[in-house]
Amino acid sequence: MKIENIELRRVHLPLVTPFRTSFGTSTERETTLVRVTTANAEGWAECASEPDPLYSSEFLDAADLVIRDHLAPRLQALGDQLSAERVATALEPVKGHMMSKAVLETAILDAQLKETGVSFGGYLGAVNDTVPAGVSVGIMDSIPELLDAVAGYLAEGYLRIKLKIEPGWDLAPVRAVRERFGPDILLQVDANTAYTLADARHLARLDPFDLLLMEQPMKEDDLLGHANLAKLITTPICLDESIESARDAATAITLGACSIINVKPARVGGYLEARRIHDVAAAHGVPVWCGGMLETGIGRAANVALAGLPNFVLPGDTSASNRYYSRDLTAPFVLENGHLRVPTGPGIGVEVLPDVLADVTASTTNIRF
Ligand code: OSB
Ligand code: MG
Repeated sequence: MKIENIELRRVHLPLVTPFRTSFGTSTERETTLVRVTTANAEGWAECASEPDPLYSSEFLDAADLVIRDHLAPRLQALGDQLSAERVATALEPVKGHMMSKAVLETAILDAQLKETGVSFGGYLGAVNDTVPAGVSVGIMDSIPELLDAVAGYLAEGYLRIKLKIEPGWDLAPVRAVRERFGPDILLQVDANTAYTLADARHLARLDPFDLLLMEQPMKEDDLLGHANLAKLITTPICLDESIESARDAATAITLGACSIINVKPARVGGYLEARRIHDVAAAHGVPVWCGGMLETGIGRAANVALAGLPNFVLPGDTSASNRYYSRDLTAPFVLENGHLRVPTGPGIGVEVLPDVLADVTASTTNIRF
């Protein structure tokens, strides 16, 4: 396959409601879309990086630069030997920048699969036509406001609630949600690294609430700390930020640092490595679920395909388009009995809506091959 052009397109989409985590508040989603043109197809993907380096060290302006100056030239050097399967190896000499590598590999994979008429789900090995949807609920100003939001999501049919937590917003929201909605709803929390091992006794106070899991309580490089915390609390620990590769997954599982993994393709360099994490976890009997980064329909389509693999046994942060956007970049993903449908068309299986795209575009840059 030979690339003719890579377009980088910066877009801004307003979020229907502000999203607050332990590391910051977003009122819009700003991202770089990548459009790869080949002789016979066009592939699309979106970069998961955020404007500021707060979730991880990656951020959008850096993504644009590293793609232009360091990653695209290495793909260019492959000439017509380029394929999605060769992207990771070609980009390996560049350290880090997993989200930038992921967006390139994904757009190239989309073009490649469109050329051959294969869907993402078919290529990755999805075994389910629909996937159960959870929803990630941000930190709010008050408990009543949180309960209203959760009530709304449950009424829409979401099958699992994830509460973002931080010191000062943990026991009370969890207790309130359990008291109001009962023991049967699937409930979990995500701290985005906001705690330390000194908080272990405090975090153990969440144990009676029968949470599915506690996501990334401590720093991303603190695998030993997570292994120690796992011995001090009964809530299963799930890692997000800590896992950037299948090797990280094997290490974390072996150390006892987690018993569940949040697989985010963007964080691990793309869907091929994400599938390897799925496989490593499955071999260890460790369940996985598909995380999200507030993706538009472009990124969501591929995530939902990945979530169709057999070891994605827990509902993911694969919510419907209207949880994020009033106008998505593709036909909206909608909840059907709490599930999203895995697209079946070639590649990511969704089309970008040109009028919406034009409205949200701030700038475009072309890298000619
Ligand atoms: O930690 O999972 C996270 C969003 C942005 C950055 C990090 C995270 C999240 C979410 C939202 O939790 C998941 C989603 O609905 O896309
Ligand atoms: Mg997380």
